[in-house]
Amino acid sequence: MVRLSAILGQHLPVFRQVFQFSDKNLLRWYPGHMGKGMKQMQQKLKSVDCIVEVHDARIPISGRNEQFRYTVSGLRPHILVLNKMDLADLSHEGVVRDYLTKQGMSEVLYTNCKDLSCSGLKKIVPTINRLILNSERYNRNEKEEFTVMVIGVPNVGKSSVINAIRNKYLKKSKAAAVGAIAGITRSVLTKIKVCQDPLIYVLDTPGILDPKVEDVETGFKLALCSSMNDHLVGIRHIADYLLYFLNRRGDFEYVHHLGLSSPLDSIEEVLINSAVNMGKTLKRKNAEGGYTIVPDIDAAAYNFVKLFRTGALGKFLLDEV
Ligand SMILES: Nc1nc2c(ncn2[C@@H]2O[C@H](COP(=O)(O)OP(=O)(O)OP(=O)(O)O)[C@@H](O)[C@H]2O)c(=O)[nH]1
Ligand SMILES: [Mg+2]
Repeated sequence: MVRLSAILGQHLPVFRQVFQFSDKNLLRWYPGHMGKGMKQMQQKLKSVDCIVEVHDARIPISGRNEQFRYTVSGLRPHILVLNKMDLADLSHEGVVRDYLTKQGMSEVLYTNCKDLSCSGLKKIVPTINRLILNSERYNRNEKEEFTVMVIGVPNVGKSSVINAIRNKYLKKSKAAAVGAIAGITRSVLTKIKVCQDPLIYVLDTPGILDPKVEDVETGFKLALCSSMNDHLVGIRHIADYLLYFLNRRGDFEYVHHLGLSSPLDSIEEVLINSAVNMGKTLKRKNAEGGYTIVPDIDAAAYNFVKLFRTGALGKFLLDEV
């Protein structure tokens, strides 16, 4: 990480300590398929023996849909899978686990679906097996098969986790559609068999956000991790939150990646300079009937956010612990 000490001697601006954002409505994303998905999930609940909730390991504390606790989890065994650990800073894993345990979430597994040999992925089925066999519900109805519902906010890797388990135990290729933008899975799918012994079926579900994300920073953390729709929140706003976050923690790796001469607090300045450095420009018609060449700010914003999302700026923990 390029820290303050590395650029001492340069004139540093005074960085924002608070992220000001007044238009909270941009952070509310609850399209029709999410409400419908929630209803479908409730209808299937009777047959569900265990809930596997997937969330992004970069935001282990915030952004989970609180509604799940009341509507779908109930008294069933509940495993929290913190996925995309390859992109997350895990140096505070112990503190995160302690915090989650205090919140009643003691079964926590870290996974990376890009690495099928990862130990967290290997632990999912044994954990499901142990929790279901120990649960009262299983002892009551003694069925042969287990049904697991995979839930979580959009784009955290629910379908990828299902495919990874299925690949490991049945050596079969993808059953659930996966994609880089939020909202790939749009309805509760029919049961997918993922393991023969024990016989486990999984229900994939659409990513569902809390209909009222009240806290602005939580909304932006979700947006930065692609759990919200870039077009709705606005890529420049997301880039601005990223800049604020990096500057506040004194992480100036971006300066070199964007070809800047020093850290900046203004997103406009960052994006204009970065667009020029990338050679990304747009032709705009001017009042004289000719064209003016202007920097392509949106292209620069997408590039900056992409550097974060692909891990090029490093591994991150967006929550403060
Ligand atoms: N780096 C990294 N990317 C991952 C990991 N797991 C999934 N992805 C990527 O994250 C994106 C979303 O994955 P999906 O499995 O479609 O996520 P989902 O939660 O099912 O998404 P929705 O159905 O839209 O709610 C895809 O581009 C995956 O390739 C992981 O462990 N690490
Ligand atoms: Mg999906």
